[in-house]
Amino acid sequence: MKILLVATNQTDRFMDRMVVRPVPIGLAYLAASVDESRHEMRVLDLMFSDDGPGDVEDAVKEFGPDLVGLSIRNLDNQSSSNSVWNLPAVRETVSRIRGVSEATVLCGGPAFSILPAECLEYVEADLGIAGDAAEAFSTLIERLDAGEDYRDIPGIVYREDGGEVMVSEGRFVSDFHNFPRLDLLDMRKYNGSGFGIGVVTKLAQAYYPTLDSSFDGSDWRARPPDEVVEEIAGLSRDFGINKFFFIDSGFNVPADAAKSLCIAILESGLKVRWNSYIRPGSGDEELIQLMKQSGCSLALMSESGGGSRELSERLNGLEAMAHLCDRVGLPFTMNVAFGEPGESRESVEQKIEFLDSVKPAFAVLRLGTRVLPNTSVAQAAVEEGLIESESDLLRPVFYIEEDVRDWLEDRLREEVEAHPRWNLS
Ligand code: B12
Repeated sequence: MKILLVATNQTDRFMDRMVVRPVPIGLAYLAASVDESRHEMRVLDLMFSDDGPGDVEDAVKEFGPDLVGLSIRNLDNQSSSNSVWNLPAVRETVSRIRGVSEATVLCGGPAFSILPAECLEYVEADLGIAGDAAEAFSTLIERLDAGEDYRDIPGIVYREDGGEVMVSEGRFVSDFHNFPRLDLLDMRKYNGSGFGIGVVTKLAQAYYPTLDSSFDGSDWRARPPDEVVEEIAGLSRDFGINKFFFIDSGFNVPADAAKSLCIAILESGLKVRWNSYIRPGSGDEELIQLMKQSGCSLALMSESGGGSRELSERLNGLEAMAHLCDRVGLPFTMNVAFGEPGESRESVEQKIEFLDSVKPAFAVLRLGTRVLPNTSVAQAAVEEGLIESESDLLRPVFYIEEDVRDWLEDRLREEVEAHPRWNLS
């Protein structure tokens, strides 16, 4: 089978300001699962393209693929003040493919996986895989190649005979034993841009925190530390990469797994720098010390949602983590959401005081929340009539609590002007 894989992301910013171009690492892991002795494969990355749909059309004409896989990373740029919706360009791309080819169009990626059925319908693709797909992809292409049924593969999005879009039950969990095919990307262009090259460190839900409420948070596994070390050693040797982003929703959770990975990096003697997300409530000074010694240069923290816990409790947890980082000298950042349901003048001031006291290396103050399905904000948005149903969330919708709506932006701007390291997004 001839397979063309396309990374459709063209967003080159983080929080609307900083230039950050994440390498399409998901697609590179996917490509690694393809058996090239059986299939001919090409990869097209649109990050540096001036005409995404046009470039895909040209590649399809020239290569003549049987299957085109589109990776969809961001639904939009998540900016309330300067919103850019990405899906119309993907839809246009699918239409251009249809104009010159009969190839099957398959979608996947983190944005696709948020509302897979709605996304498939909107972009008019044939098939999709929701969620983690590294090894599910190779299973699917083998089945398609052999003309076999594939609807039992977890997370497959397909059209029933009558055209209705269905999503098969469950989600796939990859092992990531095959290292990403960065050789298929123009890595020179990515040099120095962003927070580092993504490397998966935990599997299952910790890697792919799904918005599907059927997952309860207990399902995760650590990727073997020696395998992570082998992967970063290979990337460093083959591509001269020495800055990584460990993909993990909480690198420090649980602390013993985090320590094992730091120790494995230290024992390997690799001189690398890395960044990752951390969460309050897990780990001690020894862990933060090990993180720093093994090359961590930035720990990213965020405050949002919070579910049933009180704001003060959440801020205390973050403050304790910030103090640990300060004691060890590890820089950290804070990303704080403002305007969530229940926000008041008092809670806004409490968050500002908190940021003032912990002094992060930089802070992002988010004005409003990009509403995502299966969240308490989505529930509030439906109740308040901002959206009719969660299916509307394929398009960017921002929520700002009514009680603070009139003055919140001015208040945050005032603070951002007074703090050079604070950004408004
Ligand atoms: C790490 C990360 C970042 C880092 C990136 C650092 C780096 N250098 O890589 C930083 C902090 C910079 C970042 C920034 C942003 N991010 Co971000 N980020 C993530 C995170 C945590 C992991 C992404 C990742 O690399 N995964 C690892 C790879 C291996 O997995 P993957 O890409 O998902 O690919 C797998 C599957 O999706 C699938 N797949 C992928 N492609 C394809 C293609 C086909 C055909 C198929 C079948 C399957 C498939 O298989 C792959 C293997 O399992 C996710 C949340 C999450 N846990 O998924 C959010 C996430 C991707 N980010 C998101 C967003 C919105 C952003 C920003 C726009 C935020 C902002 N306000 O600026 C920016 C955009 C940056 C940009 N220029 O594009 C959203 C995107 C969805 C959405 N809401 O629209 C996510 C899902 C978070 C969320 N839940 O909302 N991000």
